[in-house]
Amino acid sequence: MADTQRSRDDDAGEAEPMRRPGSVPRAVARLRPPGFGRSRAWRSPLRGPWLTSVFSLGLLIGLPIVALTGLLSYVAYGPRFGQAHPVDVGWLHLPLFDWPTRPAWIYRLTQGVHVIGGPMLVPLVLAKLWSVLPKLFAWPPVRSIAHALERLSLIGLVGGILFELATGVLNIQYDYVFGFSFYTAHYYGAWVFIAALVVHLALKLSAMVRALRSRSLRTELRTSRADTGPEPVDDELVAVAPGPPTLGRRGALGLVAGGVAMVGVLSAGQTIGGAARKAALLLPRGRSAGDRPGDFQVNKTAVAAGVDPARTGTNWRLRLTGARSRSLDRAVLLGMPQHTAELPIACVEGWSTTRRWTGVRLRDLAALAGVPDPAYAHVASLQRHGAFRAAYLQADQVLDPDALLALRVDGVDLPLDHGFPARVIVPGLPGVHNTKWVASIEFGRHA
Ligand SMILES: Nc1nc2c(c(=O)[nH]1)N[C@H]1C(S)=C(S)[C@@H](COP(=O)(O)O)O[C@H]1N2
Ligand SMILES: [Mo]
Repeated sequence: MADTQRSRDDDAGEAEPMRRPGSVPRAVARLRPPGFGRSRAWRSPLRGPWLTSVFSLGLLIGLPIVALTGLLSYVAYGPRFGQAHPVDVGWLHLPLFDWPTRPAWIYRLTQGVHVIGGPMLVPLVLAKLWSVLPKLFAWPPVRSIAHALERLSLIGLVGGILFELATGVLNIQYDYVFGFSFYTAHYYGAWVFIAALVVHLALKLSAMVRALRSRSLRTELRTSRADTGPEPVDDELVAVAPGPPTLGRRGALGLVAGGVAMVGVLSAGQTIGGAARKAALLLPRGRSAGDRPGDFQVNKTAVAAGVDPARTGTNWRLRLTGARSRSLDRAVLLGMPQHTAELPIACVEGWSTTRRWTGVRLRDLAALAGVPDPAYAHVASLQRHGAFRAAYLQADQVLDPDALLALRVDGVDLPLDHGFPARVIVPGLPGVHNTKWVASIEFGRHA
């Protein structure tokens, strides 16, 4: 309060730095550029440790969920087959386990949460950054070694979250537009952010809890704009010369919560489906779907993948290798026992769609190749170029009774863009490994 009083008398329009630097020479304090220190330019009466801590609490709940589901996606890609990127992550590798095939919607859930949850945090991240903006202009910029380390960790924290959100959102919207590998950058970026978050939490958690206890959320939600005043604490976030509130704390919280909810509503439909799909305006790749059977989202068309339609005609053969080789045409495959399963395709980009697939069980094909108990399968496409033209499947992904080489979908022959003459569909598998336009499958007996 005394501080506030002093600043009112400060004709220069700048308040004195809150704390007189002890270890830092007074000269540095006097070098303060305009706008730095406890500037009168920050006039919002809403800024203060309590509001910042409420935003922090929201992020503390949301960020681990998004980070964990992101890391799970890395495991789901099957790093031990060299399929996840970056391939070699050194000591940053995660405890690996066989990604389950059950429940069939597991990847749809984890990746849906990751891709919808990430963008939902954008309004919250922006609100939190807004709430701590004055700290960016603290003067002196560094007060002690501990303070220097704290500020350094903020580069990783703020830089990390903005980088993850930007690369993630761009990837969902624009399909690998980077000059670098999206997966590699997003993976390492996540670890930079996680490390900085751990440091930040160690330094700030107790202050956050204290600030949260300083006011009652219930009271704030009942306080009107007119009755909203600055937080009555001596803190560098609190304005020295607060202006009148243009928004109450209730309004600010409502605005941010509304923003979070809006992003959710405008994107969740791409995986929930049904009528909600039409509302998924923010993530348009999962929105379009026609009415005819087999008319649903296409990740990459045959043309885009460079698949020559001439090679998908009557001269197409499926080549099986293992203990023995087989070459089967589509009529032979259709003559084998057919199995139908309702399974989702769940893309890493967050969209998904559940369809009725009919085809031959992969385990029947494994038996035909003389490897009834395979350690893995390597599926290759007719597609000649591109990262998604081949994939490894784990043993359980081959042996699951619903794991299919699909020949039909929704009661019709597979459309060319969905992988005609045959494609893989396996419960719980990330979309990318449901290889389309399959040309060959190798069943391996040893991993
Ligand atoms: N050969 C091949 N198979 C592929 C792809 C591809 O680019 N080439 N894309 C994969 C990806 S990323 C997804 S999400 C699914 C999408 O299947 P759909 O296009 O039939 O919806 O196919 C997968 N199979
Ligand atoms: Mo995908």
